[in-house]
Amino acid sequence: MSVDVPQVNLDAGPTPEVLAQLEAAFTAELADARGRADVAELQALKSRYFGPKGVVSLLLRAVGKLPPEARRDAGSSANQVKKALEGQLAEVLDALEAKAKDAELRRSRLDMTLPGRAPAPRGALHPVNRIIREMTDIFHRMGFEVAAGPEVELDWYNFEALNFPPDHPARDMQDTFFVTRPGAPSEASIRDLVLRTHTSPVQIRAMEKQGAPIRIISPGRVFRHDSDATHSPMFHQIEGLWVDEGVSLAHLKGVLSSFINAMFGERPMRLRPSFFPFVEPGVEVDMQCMLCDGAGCRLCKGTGWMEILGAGMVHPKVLANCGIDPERYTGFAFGLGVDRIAMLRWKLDELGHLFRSDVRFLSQI
Ligand code: FA5
Repeated sequence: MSVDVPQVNLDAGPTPEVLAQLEAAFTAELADARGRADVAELQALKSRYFGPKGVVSLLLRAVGKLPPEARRDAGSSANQVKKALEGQLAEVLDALEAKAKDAELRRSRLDMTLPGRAPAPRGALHPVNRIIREMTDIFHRMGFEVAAGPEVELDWYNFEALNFPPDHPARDMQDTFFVTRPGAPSEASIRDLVLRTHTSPVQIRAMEKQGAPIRIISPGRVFRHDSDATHSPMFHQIEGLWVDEGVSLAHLKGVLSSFINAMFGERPMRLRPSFFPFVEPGVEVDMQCMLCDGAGCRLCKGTGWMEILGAGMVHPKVLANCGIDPERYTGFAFGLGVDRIAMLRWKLDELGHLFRSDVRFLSQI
C-alpha cells in the first residue's frame, strides 16, 4: 500500500530509507510553504503528515505489522523522526503567527491618550458618603476629631460597658445580629460577639484610649434586624462625644442646633425625653420636616417632625467604666442617623433608595 504524498511504501514499514525519504519530502514542502508565508498551507501540510490519515501516522501504525523482533527499532526511529518534523513545523508556524500578530497590532495601534468618543458616564460619591463627609466637616469645624471602631464588636463594648447589664430588657431595643465564632463550643459562648448595633461602642474605645478631656465623632456602619421604609438592616450613624470639666446639656443643644443650621439652614429642632442606659438624662431629637405637606406627608407621616438622633449626658457609670472620674468630668454623647439625614436632604420617601444601587436614582442626586 502506498500514499500519494509523499510516495512512500508503507508495507515495508519505517525503514531508514523510507524515513530519510519522508524527511526530505517534508523539509522541501515546509520550505516551500514557509517561503510563501502561508499559514493555511502549513496547516494542510500538518494534517497530511500528522493527521489521523497522515503519512507519519500510517507509518507508525504499520510498525504493528512488522515481525516482532523488528518492531522496537522501527517504532523508535519513526517516533524520533516524527518528533523532529513536528518540531520544525511548530517553529515555522509560531514564527509566522507571531509575525501576523505583530502586523495586526501595528495596523490597529491604540493611542491610550486620546479622549473617548462618547462622553463617558461620570462616577460620583454615594449619597451616604457625601452626607458623611459633609457632616464630618461640620463637626470638624466645631473641634471634633474622627475616631473609628470595628463593625464586628465585643458584647462588652456594644452593651455591657455602656451600662446594658446582661439580660437587661433595654438590649431588646436593638435587634442584634450575633456573630458565630468559628468552632464555638456552645450557644452561650457565641453571644459575646455581635455586629455592632450602634456607633456608641466607639465612645468606650476612645475614652479607654484617650481618657478625658475628649471631643470625637465616629461615623460608620451599624446593623440591626430591622426593616421598613425608615429602617434598614444596615445603616449609618455618626457618634459624637464631648467630655470635659463643666460640659452640660446646654452644650449639647448648642452643638446640635449649630449642626442642623449648617446642614439644612435655620430649622427648628426639639428634644424629647428618652431612655438609653448609657446616658442620664437621655433625649431624642427631632427636626422639623423638610417636605411637610400636612397629614399625608410621605416623609413625616403628618407628624411635622422627623427623629434624627438619640443623645444625652454620659452616665457616670460609663465614665467610670472607662477610668474617667465622674466627679470631675461630665460629658454628652449623641448618635445621629446618617441615612435619615440623607432622607431629609433629598426628600426621600424611603431609605431603600439609598441601598438599591439604582443608577437612575443615584444620578439624580
Ligand atoms: C442609638 O443607636 C444610640 N446609640 C444613640 C445615642 C448615642 C443615644 C449616644 C445617646 C447617646 P437609636 O436606636 O435611637 O439610638 O438610633 C439613633 C438614630 O439612628 C435614630 O434616631 C435614627 O435616626 C437612626 N436609626 C435607628 N434605627 C435605624 C434603622 N434601622 N435604619 C435607619 N436609621 C436608623
